[in-house]
Amino acid sequence: MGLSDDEWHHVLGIWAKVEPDLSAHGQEVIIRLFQVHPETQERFAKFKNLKTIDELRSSEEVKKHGTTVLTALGRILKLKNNHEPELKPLAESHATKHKIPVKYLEFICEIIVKVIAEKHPSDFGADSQAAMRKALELFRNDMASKYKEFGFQG
Ligand code: 6CQ
Repeated sequence: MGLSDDEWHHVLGIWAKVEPDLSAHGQEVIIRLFQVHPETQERFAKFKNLKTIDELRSSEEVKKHGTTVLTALGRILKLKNNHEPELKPLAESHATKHKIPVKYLEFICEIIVKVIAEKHPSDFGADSQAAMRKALELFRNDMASKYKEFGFQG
């Protein structure tokens, strides 16, 4: 279930708008993820103790992790349908070390779409949103099958 050239064009077009400020986008994604799905915060030893939104907002570590997560995702998106070499180590760490269920990957993907939509209302129309959802679904499905190869049912 790959994406068409046109769909990738949409995905990489909006990503080019996200990229100049990965840390702010990533920070927002993390804070929203923790707010909407508090169980996800428990997975981060570094963040478990940040109780309030203000604490999360002022944490330099949250910003740093925001850049980490979106940099990795951007690399994968740019490889289009050939993301296997970049995805494999990520699937391995998230399956065997961090033990992150596929459900949580769904949560974060949904939030990524929402945050981009809020920050770029005029550049992220219905077609782009649909293309991005499809790219993220491809990412998740491939993560899920790699999880199984690493013996994690997700
Ligand atoms: C991740 C996710 C977010 C922020 C940062 C990373 C929101 O401090 C540490 O050492 C963190 C170890 C770690 C944990 C607990 C980690 C490392 N992740 C998690 C948890 Fe991942 N991550 C996710 C991605 C989906 C789009 C991507 C691209 C990614 C990248 N991660 C979680 C988590 C828990 C709820 C989710 C949903 C998630 C998703 N993550 C880590 C990365 C990268 C590049 C790294 C560092 C290298 C590695 O593989 O450990």
